[in-house]
Amino acid sequence: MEESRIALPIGSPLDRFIKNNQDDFKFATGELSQLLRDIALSGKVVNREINKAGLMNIAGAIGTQNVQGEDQQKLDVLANIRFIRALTKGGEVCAIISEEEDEIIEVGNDTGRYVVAIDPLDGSSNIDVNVSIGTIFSIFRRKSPLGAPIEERDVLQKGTEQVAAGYVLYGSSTMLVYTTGAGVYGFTYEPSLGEYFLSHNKMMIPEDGKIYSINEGSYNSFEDSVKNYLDYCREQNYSGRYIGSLVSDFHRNLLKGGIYIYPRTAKAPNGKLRLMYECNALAFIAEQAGGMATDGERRILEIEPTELHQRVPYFVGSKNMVEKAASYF
Ligand code: AHM
Ligand code: MG
Repeated sequence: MEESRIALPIGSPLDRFIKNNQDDFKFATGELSQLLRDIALSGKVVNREINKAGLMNIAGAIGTQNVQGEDQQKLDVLANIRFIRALTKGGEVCAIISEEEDEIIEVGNDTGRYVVAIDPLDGSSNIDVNVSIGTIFSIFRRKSPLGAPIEERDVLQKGTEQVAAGYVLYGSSTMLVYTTGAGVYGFTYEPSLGEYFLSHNKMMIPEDGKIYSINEGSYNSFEDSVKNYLDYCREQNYSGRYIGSLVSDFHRNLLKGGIYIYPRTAKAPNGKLRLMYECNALAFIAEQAGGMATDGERRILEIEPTELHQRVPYFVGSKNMVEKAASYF
């Protein structure tokens, strides 16, 4: 009997894959690879904490609020600590911005070449109901000279300047999906081996799709352009699928074809999602996978950020679907 029928081959482990593909990255110094590994490792730690959340009674609100006035969950706080600690200790990073922190986190390492923007645990309303949640990250190279103090221009960079971006999806299995601008790769975590293995090589989003993901409960406060596009989706008999966890909704649409929309609403006049650590990363991945991301008028990656926690309307997913939605504006 063939060997491969007795024992199925497993994909390349993440560490080896990163090492073997380091040359795809134009500033191949090894530091970016190390940074990706640090993020992957923190993802494992957070995954462990999420998995035992129900048992350990660590899920649920702890009564504090983050800078946007939203309830913080214990796991948000934990994930924030885990990622910041790992990024700070790693030595490659000079500054971090996080959804959970008001200001730029200066990590006290002026020789770090990279800036990381992170949403340590997105989909917080789903944490304590056992529904998929995720970590989203963008990596930039600093603009100011090495050794100098951090400046605003190091941090407020537009999405086209990302050198890598990705997410960890804590779902029915845990996955790390990332790009360094040379395609999108998905790795599935194998908990018994404690390793991520390449499971989704060169991911491409279908050009067309039949899924639309939006919180239709806010329908009455959408702009007419969005309402008209939703009418179109219904006429086409598309499926409505909305988890309310951006990473999960995005990931499903990436695999199956679809569009995710968070438009302006009465409650959120600029949309709800944050450009720097939610929208840019997934826009980079979408584009690398052949998809698109826009705020309705502009390509997300070309938006010049003016503040850390800036919000933008967001339309991301299959190219033809996003183009169609944009045609209503
Ligand atoms: P969060 O950063 O507080 O978790 O908010 C972001 C989340 C996204 O994951 C999700 O797509 C969206 O908010 C859901 O918002 P809504 O409940 O308004 O539909
Ligand atoms: Mg978030």
